[in-house]
Amino acid sequence: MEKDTVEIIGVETQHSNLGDYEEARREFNWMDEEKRFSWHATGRVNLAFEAIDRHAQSGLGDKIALHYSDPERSESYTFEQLRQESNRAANMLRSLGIGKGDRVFIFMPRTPELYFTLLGVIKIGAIAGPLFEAFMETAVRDRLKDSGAVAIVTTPKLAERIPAHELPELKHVILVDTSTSGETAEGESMLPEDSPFADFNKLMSEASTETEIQWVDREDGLILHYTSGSTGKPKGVYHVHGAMIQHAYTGRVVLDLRDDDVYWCTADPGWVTGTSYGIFAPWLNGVTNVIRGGRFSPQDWYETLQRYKVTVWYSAPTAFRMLMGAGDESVKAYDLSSLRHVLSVGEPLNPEVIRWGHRVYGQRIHDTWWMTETGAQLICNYPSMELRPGSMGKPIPGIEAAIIDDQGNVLPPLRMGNLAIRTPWPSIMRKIWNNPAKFEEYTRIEGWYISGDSAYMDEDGYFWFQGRIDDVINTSGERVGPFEVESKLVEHPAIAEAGVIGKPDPVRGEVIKAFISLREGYEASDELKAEITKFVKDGLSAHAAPREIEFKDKLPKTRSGKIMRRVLKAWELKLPAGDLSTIED
Ligand code: 6R9
Repeated sequence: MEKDTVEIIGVETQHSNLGDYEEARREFNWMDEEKRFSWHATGRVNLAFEAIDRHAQSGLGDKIALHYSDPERSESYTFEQLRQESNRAANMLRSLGIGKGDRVFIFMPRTPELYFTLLGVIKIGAIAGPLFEAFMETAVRDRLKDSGAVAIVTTPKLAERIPAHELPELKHVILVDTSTSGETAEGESMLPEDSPFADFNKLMSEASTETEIQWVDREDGLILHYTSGSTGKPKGVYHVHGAMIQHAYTGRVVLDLRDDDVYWCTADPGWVTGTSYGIFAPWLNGVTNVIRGGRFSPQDWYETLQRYKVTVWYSAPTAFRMLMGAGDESVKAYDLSSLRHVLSVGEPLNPEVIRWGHRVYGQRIHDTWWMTETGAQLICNYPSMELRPGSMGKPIPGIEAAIIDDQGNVLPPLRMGNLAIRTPWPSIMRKIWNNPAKFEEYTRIEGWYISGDSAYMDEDGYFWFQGRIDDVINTSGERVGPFEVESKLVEHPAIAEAGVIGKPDPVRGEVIKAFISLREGYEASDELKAEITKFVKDGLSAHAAPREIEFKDKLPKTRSGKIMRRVLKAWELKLPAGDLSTIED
């Protein structure tokens, strides 16, 4: 870590929205950012209004807001059209009696209907709960139940995974036909008359394109993102409308968005990146947004970049590693010369990937660090700053980050410890739904938010990620709580006990490995392994299913009966197991 051995990739373009980093930090004031919103003058707050209607009403009505495509559909919508479609969605929800503060879940593939719905939910002051399409019954049930959701918008196929009988508060299951959008004859329902479901396409076609926006308080609920911790069920991270200040600001200075940009964030809205930066940041900045549905393939992604002449591209390390794996030739077949700014989030971004991207795209990939709980970017690399491959960058203006010990003492440079952020900031979560005790864990040291990541800061103020302090697994950028997987595993009749860890993997960052002890009368076999994997896949989700299973007679446990994942990990990595004083036997 000697200074002269640090690798630096210098700045190639001086022009950026942030300008000089140190100067921007000195001059920064959140109040200046707040003044950019119409609610600063009118007192009427609603994120969807600021993201869509305000632009439609101030000369950007005919500008393309959304370029949507998947292998079957290809459509574009202006800000005015998005205003109207989201108004329809708002009216549709109101026609069912849904209103302010209600939790409305969205469980469908990335299609224009998803975006209309999410904006519609926000326009009526309800709280949106986006879910990954990959979620199976247990995952869907836990989230709907915990949040007390009153409605869910989904497709006929995905609706089979909603155990409505176990969800007394769920009053409406609204079915979308995403394949035939616009083709279903006006007013015609695809559902039988006595169906317990509501028909999205029919209700939308009947709904007016004008609506009264529900004005809210800036501290009112906007969105609930369920995410995994190391213990217990997934937690509902609750964000409010006021977070838009930071979505917009970071969109401007980190994504470096400008009026004529074409921006593509590859994340699904089931993940916070797909909402904060797939929806809010670009539209709050009035920028054209690309959404690509369907599955990942290097060809498909490069075609998307080429077709729309994407200028700003936000993706994740796993995707970049897969693109790197596809080879340089696959890049050369496309014209990617429109790219101006490339960013990454979700996991450590390997220096090797940065070097490769610099070589083949001619672009520096800018790492950004933040979390579901933080609501928006906090530590980033900027176009105007030298980039140190392997570092997450420096805190955005307005944010103070530090490395602290468990007592809250700020540690000097180069010392590893808890990555902490001075509270508050506009986009910080306001609570964990239904679980005040969980929330307290993040703020247990007065004045600080404790991220759960360990890191150090170098002498020039760059932060370097070291790992998670808890056992949370990061596979392909998705957070998986080992407890949730273990709980599912022990539901299987053959399994007595299960311990789950993240095993380092060159492409996915980590993959899930399960250590399992079997019940009496069951024999270890490859068939059983395959069956167990399928059991988790079908019951929870594909990304939570173990890729590797190892059978053990006994698992290491503490005296209080907790499975010691730390020991499992040491076994896996062939490292010393450390302090075993609390182990049972
Ligand atoms: C936005 C998002 C948060 C956790 C976080 C950390 C890891 C995110 C990272 C990174 C290294 C980066 N993480 N960005 N690790 N370098 N640039 O990812 O939210 O899904 O809640 O995950 O992801 O461990 O604590 P979320």
